[in-house]
Parts: sequence; structure tokens; C-alpha cells
Amino acid sequence: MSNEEHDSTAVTTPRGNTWSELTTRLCPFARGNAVAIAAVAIAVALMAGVPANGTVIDFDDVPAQGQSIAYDRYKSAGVLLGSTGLALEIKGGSWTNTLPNALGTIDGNGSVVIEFVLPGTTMPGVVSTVSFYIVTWLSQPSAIQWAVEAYDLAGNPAGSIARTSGPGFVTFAYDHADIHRVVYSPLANGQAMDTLTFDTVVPEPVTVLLLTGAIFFVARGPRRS
Ligand SMILES: [Ca+2]
Repeated sequence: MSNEEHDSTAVTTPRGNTWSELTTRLCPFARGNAVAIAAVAIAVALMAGVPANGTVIDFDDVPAQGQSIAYDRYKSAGVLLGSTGLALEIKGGSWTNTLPNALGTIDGNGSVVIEFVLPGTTMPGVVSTVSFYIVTWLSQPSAIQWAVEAYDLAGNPAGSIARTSGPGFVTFAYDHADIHRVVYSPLANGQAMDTLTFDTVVPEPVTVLLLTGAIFFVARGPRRS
């Protein structure tokens, strides 16, 4: 049956409207709801983040030890690197957690900064769990000191761990996504971090609201007078 045939046999409702007329009247409402549902679906997808499973960065993809590493090397995975002192440097040896590389700063000068972003972008993101290993190549690990601090998006402390000796496993876990930045400070030379592991990077709630609102208004289009 064609559309024309359908219109010619239109069913009349008790109020005298044809279904065709009702459809026309309901269309803007339905369209608006569809856009809203789509916007919410996109927001849920954003909150769910990509990828769905945990991400591991082992620094073993860098070709050579003793070389610098680009701060945006793992941007596609949702991480921007930084340092507060001398440049970042790839270190390596049999002592790493995953062979052959680990990440530190030149001469242990300054801190390694891990900042979470939405994968492939520079938009701030947060995670609910992050962990890595502090590894050392010194024969006297008791000489090693280090500290790790976590911060939320506002820059407020979200936890800290300090050790006065030895290598160790560092983990931060929260029941809600809250960790935006992690700072690892080697307080002596001869150590590095390895096997950075984190769960899904998601946007901050404000970003989700703004994106959802923008998607809604763009998709809805200009209002008709
Ligand atoms: Ca490694």
C-alpha cells in the first residue's frame, strides 16, 4: 500500500482528527524527545568512556633507553605526561616491572606528572583507579625515598602515599571517578615508575552537561516561530 492510498483511507479519531493530523501535531514533540534521548545516550556513552576496559602503559614501546619521551605520546590512551624538573627520560634494566623500560626524570630531578584526558583530546578527564610500580636499580633500596600524590580536577589532594625505602606498588582507588592528576616524586636518583594502569577515563560531570546541552540544541535546530 502506497502513502497516497494510506492518506485516502485515513482513520478518524473520536476528536475528528485523522491519524495523519495527529502525527503532524505530535511530530515536533516526538522529535524533541528523540533528540533528548539521543543526547542522554551520548552523555551516558561519554560517562562510560573509551575504552571500556582498563588501560596499561608499560613504556616498553619506546625504542631506546636513555631517550626523552614526548609528553603527548600516550594522548590517544588518555594520558598526558609532564615533569616539574628536568625532562622525562626512559630508563631500563632487568629491574623494571615490565621489561625493558620504565619512566623517570633525568637524574631523578623533579617529578613525573600523569594527567588524564579524554582519549585523543586535551579535554580533562578523571579516573577512579590508578596504579603503578616504583622500581629501582640501586643495590641499596633503603636509600630510596619517593612520594606519590593524587589530585582531583580542582587541584585538591585526593590521596598520597610516601615510602622511606624500597620499591613498591602504588594504587589509588575511589568509589567514584575523581582522580585527574598523579604526581610521582622520586626523592633520590636510581628509580622510576613502570606499568601505569588505570580504568576508564571519563569527563568531568560539568563537561558532560555542557556537551549534552550543546548536542541537544544543535540537533534540535532553530526554533520555528
Ligand atoms: Ca615497562
